[in-house]
Amino acid sequence: MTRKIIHVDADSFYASVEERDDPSLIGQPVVVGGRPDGRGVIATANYTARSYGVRSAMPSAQALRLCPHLVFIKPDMAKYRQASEGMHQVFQRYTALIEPLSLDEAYLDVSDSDAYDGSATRIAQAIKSEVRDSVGICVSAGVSVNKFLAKVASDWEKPDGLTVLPPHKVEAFVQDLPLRKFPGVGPKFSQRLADDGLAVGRDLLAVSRRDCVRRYGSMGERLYHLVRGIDERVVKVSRLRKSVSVENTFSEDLSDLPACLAKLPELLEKLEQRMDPHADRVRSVFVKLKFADFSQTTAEGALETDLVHSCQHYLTQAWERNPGSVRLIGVGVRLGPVEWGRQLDLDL
Ligand code: DCP
Ligand code: MG
Repeated sequence: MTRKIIHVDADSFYASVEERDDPSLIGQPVVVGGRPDGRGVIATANYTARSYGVRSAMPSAQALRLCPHLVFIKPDMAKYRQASEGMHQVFQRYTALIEPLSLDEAYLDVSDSDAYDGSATRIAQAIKSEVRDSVGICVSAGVSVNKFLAKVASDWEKPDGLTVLPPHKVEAFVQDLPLRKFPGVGPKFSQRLADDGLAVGRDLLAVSRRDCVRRYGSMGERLYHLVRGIDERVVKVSRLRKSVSVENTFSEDLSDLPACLAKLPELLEKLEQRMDPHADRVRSVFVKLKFADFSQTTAEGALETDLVHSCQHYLTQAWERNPGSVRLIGVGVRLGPVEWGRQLDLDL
């Protein structure tokens, strides 16, 4: 059964969100990242800034030398997370099989989607226009029979691209595809392939499976299949944890706020241990109280300065709603859908 995979990737993601919120930026070279006077680096550049050679991960000072009128914007992760969630809400209208790769990038398997008579191309068009309407940013999409080709396709006509590689076009497309576009082929490996006289798919097609493996090991095996348009990797729905919390019911009710606050350190010690593996996905903090009369309330908000202060703040807020005896305190964090991914020293 031929699958229908869509890869979606927002165009200059952080910068597009900033342009949406401040249209005076449109047409100017804009970067999101650290200030050029420190050791900051660029997280992303809009396409105008890219025309000056400015790129992600470049030191901000170097970017400013390339483009003296470059506009620098400080990253606002909360905003980008929200935009990412908006994108996912659109994806979910078409399939539950969504694999996020980062905040702005995801694979969708729409093989079993009924929308638009099952046309993956029209689903991809709809996703592009719905993201534009509801999130206010532009995404590029690639449609094909597997992850490898869908991802190459989404990058093919960026920005605002929609590239479709139906089964009958795969062979010709891969023949002319530079090997550096294959997943797992970085600059070093692609140089090695070039030294061996292999530049595009066609060159690799001439190499037997045995020789591929003998020369390049497991990567050779993988390339042998990719160049034949074969990539069986499934779209993995990440069953990511949505929250981490700990709670304690006390043998004797806590009679006032200071007594409650005094219980926080031991709860937080446990919470910190449990949330450690998920620390880069923390979106918000909450404190739950159950009172002697069995009513309960939860106060929740952003992680401020640190976990201790945030919990003290939300505990106080919750307690003040019903000042009285407390029988249970719970503390926890809610987690976002995707890892923060590339952690850069933005040096703000
Ligand atoms: N990002 C980052 N550091 C990097 C690369 C990216 O902080 N070295 C952030 C900023 C990007 C976002 O991740 O906006 C998405 O990364 P992409 O690689 O998809 O790049 P863009 O979306 O910015 O541009 P495009 O996809 O149009 O090439
Ligand atoms: Mg992107």
